[in-house]
Amino acid sequence: MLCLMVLQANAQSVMPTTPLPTKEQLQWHEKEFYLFVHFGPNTFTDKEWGDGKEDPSVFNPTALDCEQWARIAKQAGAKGIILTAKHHDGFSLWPSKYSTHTVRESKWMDGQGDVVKALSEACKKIGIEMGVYISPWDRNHPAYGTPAYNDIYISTMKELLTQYGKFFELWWDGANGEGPNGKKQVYDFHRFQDSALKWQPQLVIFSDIGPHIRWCGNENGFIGNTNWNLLDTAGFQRGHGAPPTDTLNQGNHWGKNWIPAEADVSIRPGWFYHAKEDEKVKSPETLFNLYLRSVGNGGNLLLNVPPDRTGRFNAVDSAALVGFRKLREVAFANDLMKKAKVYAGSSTKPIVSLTDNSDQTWWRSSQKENTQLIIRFDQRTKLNTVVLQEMIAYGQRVEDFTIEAHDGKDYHTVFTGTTIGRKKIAVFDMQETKLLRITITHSKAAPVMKNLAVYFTGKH
Ligand code: FUL
Repeated sequence: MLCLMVLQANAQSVMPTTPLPTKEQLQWHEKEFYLFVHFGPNTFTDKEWGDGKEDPSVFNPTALDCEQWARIAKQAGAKGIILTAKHHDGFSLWPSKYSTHTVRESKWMDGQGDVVKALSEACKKIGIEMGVYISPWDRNHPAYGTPAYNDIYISTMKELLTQYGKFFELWWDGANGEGPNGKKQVYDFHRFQDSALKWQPQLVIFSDIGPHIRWCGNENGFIGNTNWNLLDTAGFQRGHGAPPTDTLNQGNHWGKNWIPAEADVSIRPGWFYHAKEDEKVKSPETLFNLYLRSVGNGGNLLLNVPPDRTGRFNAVDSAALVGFRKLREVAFANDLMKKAKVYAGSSTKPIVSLTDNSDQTWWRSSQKENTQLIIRFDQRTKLNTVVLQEMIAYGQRVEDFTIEAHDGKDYHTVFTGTTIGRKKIAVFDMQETKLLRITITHSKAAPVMKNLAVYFTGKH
């Protein structure tokens, strides 16, 4: 309560730099890392893109266990799971009234099963959130390629968004090919969006251009070292008409909309499970590096883990996920700021609000350029990582910064960065020092910083 009062009192003294994130986007930013689950007929036919002509009876997991997915997700520190409720083959993982290509037509549970229901119950039980991927491209539906399909897509969304509880994110893929009648659909995204938000106003919607979350321009898990949470969308479309991939990767410096980047990447080469890829599951170290290049560049990491034909996460993937969690825990276990103090320039009064790890407190510089933060350690300290966070509720401001370490005689630069945003994990060669100097060289307005932490993460 007291914190809230402080927050409100201070809020009056900070002029926000627009555009600003919504409450839902701020909550999304705090999730950092969650799982993607690609599951469907492709799992059983060994394909990546089903053509919609698969016999629905192929979908027949022998021991489907959504609780196992949710449990492992939680163990890995993931905050939720986004499920491919419908992929491009049109197969619905719930018994949709608007399709004849669903779990109902499969052999699984004699057509009585519902994967969306099973997962939503599992997520609630385990205490993580859920999201849905509903592919607009549908290679099975006979109405695809005609205006009637837009209504069908909306009815489909209605089933999902009104029967299974709240979702945190809705995922719209950019792929748009032909349907069974050889025609491409002209999607009515405005109506899709209005309908979805009518049923679930708290949703954040992902697509190439948002409206709330943007694609990061690649499927490798890399968000730009420069990453503005801002994007200009006027004149652009989803799919082929999207902004250039490097723009999606870095955002627009002066973009008009708050549309932060999410990095979708698979733990395996493919999005769906293929036994031949069991040897190619990413190692915990690779996943940790992806974390640094996504979350560490101010965005979120959406890591795909495809269940196998039993309907469970494969042991290889589960082990990699748990190993990844361990690496994060070990790397960020010991905040070296516990044995240090940070000062603004030559001030002798330490800034406590920067190192209290609270979301409610922050520190604002009095100047727009060349803000200096001096970190004094009690003794010579080994370190290689500085984690910086802006108070993005007031907008994203920092344009560039440097980190210098003192070698006993002089400062020398160990890291040069651009944007900070929600979080910047700056990793550099190991230093042993008593003094660090961070200079925020340029900023759109006086920087408002939420937190500062320093670590020695070993070899990373
Ligand atoms: C792509 C799709 O075509 C892939 O199959 C996968 O779903 C990926 C996440 O998005 O565009």
